[in-house]
Amino acid sequence: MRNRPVPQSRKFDFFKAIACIALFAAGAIAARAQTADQAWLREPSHLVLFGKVIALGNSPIEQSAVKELSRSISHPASIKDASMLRAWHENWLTVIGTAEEVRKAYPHAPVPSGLAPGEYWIWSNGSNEHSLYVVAGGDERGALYGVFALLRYPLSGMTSPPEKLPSLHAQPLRSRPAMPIRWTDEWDNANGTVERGYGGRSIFFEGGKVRDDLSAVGEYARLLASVGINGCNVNNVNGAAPFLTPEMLQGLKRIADAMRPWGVRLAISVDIASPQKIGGLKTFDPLDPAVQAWWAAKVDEIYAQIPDFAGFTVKADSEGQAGPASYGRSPADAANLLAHALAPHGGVVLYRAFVYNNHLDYNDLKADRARAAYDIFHPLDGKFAANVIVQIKYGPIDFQAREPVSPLFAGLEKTNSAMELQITQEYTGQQRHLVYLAPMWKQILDFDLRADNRSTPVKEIIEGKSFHRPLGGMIGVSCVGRDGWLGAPLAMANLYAFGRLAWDPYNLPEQIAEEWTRQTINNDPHVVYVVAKMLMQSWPAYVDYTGPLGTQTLTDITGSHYGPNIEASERNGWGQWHRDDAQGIGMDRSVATGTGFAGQYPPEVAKMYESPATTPDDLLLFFHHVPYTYKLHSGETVIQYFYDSHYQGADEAAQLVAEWKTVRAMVDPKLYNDVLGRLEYQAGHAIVWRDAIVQYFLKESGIPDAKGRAGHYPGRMEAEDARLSGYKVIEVTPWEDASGGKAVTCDAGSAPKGCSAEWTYAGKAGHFDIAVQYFDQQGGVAHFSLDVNGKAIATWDADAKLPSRRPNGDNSTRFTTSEVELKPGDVLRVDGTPNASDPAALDYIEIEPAASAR
Ligand code: GCV
Repeated sequence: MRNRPVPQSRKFDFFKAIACIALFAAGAIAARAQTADQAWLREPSHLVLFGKVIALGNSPIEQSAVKELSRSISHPASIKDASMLRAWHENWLTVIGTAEEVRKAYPHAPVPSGLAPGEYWIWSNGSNEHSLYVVAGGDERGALYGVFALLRYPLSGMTSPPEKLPSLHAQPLRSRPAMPIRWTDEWDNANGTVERGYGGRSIFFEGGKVRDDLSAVGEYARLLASVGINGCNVNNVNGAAPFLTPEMLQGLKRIADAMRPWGVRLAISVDIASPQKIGGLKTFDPLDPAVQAWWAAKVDEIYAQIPDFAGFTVKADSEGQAGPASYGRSPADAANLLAHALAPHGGVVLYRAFVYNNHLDYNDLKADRARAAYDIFHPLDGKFAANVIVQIKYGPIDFQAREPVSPLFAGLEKTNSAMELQITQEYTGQQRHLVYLAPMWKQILDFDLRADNRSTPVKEIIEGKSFHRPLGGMIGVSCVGRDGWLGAPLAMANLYAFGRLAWDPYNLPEQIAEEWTRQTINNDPHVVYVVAKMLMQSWPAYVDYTGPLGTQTLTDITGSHYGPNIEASERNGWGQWHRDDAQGIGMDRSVATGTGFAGQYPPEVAKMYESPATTPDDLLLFFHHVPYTYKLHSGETVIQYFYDSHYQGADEAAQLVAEWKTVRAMVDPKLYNDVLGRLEYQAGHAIVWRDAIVQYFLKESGIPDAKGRAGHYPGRMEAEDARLSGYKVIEVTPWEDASGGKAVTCDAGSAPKGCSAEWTYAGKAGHFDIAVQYFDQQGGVAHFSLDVNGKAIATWDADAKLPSRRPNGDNSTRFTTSEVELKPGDVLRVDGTPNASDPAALDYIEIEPAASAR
């Protein structure tokens, strides 16, 4: 062994080689079916650097850890010199095990005492001749998390070159999860659809049962484990009764088996009415002994097949789901019913506080959906069993682009609580828009509720610290699917960030963004800088062009939850109101004159939100109804802020495109083009949002934009003003989703060869970008072409997958062609050919000086 070549300065080489491999990864975005490679766990690994890798125990989790370090032994990035490889193998040893196993096998390794479950400690003996790396865990999961941390170490939060990182001998790595519950919730249905999922069909279910091929489930569990997620609830909280049938339980057992090697425990959503719906009982009253016996037997049946089953999630008395209210019982009665059945097996109940009446009276100025969770759950504080955790959405409404923190976090001092976040971007652009949510989550985690007039930031409440609760955590509604997990490559940063914040809510979103970029895209400093910057800009930009000042996302809340639709939130029972009228906007939630919601916060916070003068601008309209002329702390009026923020937000979205273009030469071309297409679409849709909101409030308030932009669109030529052949003018609903409220549409029946719209250009001669705004409706692929003086300039298909079969802000889409030469008198023509139910509807064209001429 001694006379074999031994690498020089191995400590340095260790990190250099890792850096090398990470750089090599730049061009290697794999396109294979549904593997973790499509996220941040890429093929290159570092086996040669760790020499021989062994597990001290036999558990499948430790075997996974070994596999993870060994994954790419044959990868071309591995050191190619065979003798050097052999030397490494023989002189370096990496051992993985629980603290107890390590102490037994290596009594000299200074394993610290008291490693907690999930905690890891990584150390090296510092020897040049016989290097030993130790990855010790508080339990097997801890050892696995340690391996992922070791692989990430040279890339994470790196501000200095890898070779300057401290040695693991002098400074062992040690970290423990901040909270015990770190789960994702998936809203998968047995038929294979995923509620609010934008990443394709279910990886778990198809055709009413568990899929035969669960390889993607194992890969998903690997991804989750890599960021410390330890539980996964696989089915929708709506319509959950079929998931407790014996046949389904057999399938669920297979899912649990696929996730177990990665330390991810299976949980399921249950319908509290199951005893009646599938159990043949006449009742599901939580206090009925027959119901209690049914649940006890059902839980025994589950644990007989899935001994490490994590527990149940419950949505009850909410949005049509049955609940204990049917029998005059409380959420605590229902939660405890399940908790008692689960307790002997070590399972928990995540009872969702998302309980509210969706038939509120809009005309009742005291009615307020935001109040519901606190009104219902606060009086029950202390009445929940020890293995119940109340799962609270971060805000009092429903995953809006911005909401205040739910006051219920401070309203449960004697009850375990956990925070529910949404990774899938239901109200935040549905993965078609780049919106990195970690900065919003961080604001929520850091928000100090000042319960009992002391420091009680949300993160410390859900960690269990503030009120000395044994259980707590974070749940991310993920809704992954078979199409690259979340359907868009950069959206994966949200899943990653969720795990990293659940592990440690003190982690910083910008650092997480860098860390994710290094692992997913590459380690080039410019790429890391640009992508992290883009991620960090994306949420504020989205808030700016959708719903600023706490109005929530001004979208179609009863339908798609996607495009602009300002009045959809109003005059219905759903309570997502912002109460705009000709004079002003906002919900008065003060105690003195409004719904009293502000009074649900602990006194210091309640006082801040009680008055418009002390409410932060970014939540003003959530708490107060004010005139459009009300002056913000910034000195601007509310209406001017609306105009400014929407123009700014749309500009920021355009900026994302420009920034991404700067990394072109440094990233995988397939990824580059994919992301570019998405960002260009987003920039166009941000203009749809901007124009809808700006023209709506211009009309509503009658107050002009001091900067002269709202209602004035130089270079825009409306389709309804064009010389039309075949096209018919229509009113668009809602009106604000089309420029001037109108569009033109082509009826295939009366114009089988298609329709056209023609304009004569009357501006200056020069080079221009021409944008065509059209509606890409569902149900067909319309075809468009643009020509100038009969010469074809561009053709394209309306083939995006967007919501709605009607023309509106969900599917209003912008096609832009650059550097077109125009002179006065030129004739521009758009031809639209309908296909199936897509009538090639058109809104306007807009001519802007080309980028080169600006
Ligand atoms: C699973 C929102 C979503 C629903 C979801 C619900 C919930 O209302 O739109 O799709 O239902 O939240 O969290 O239960």
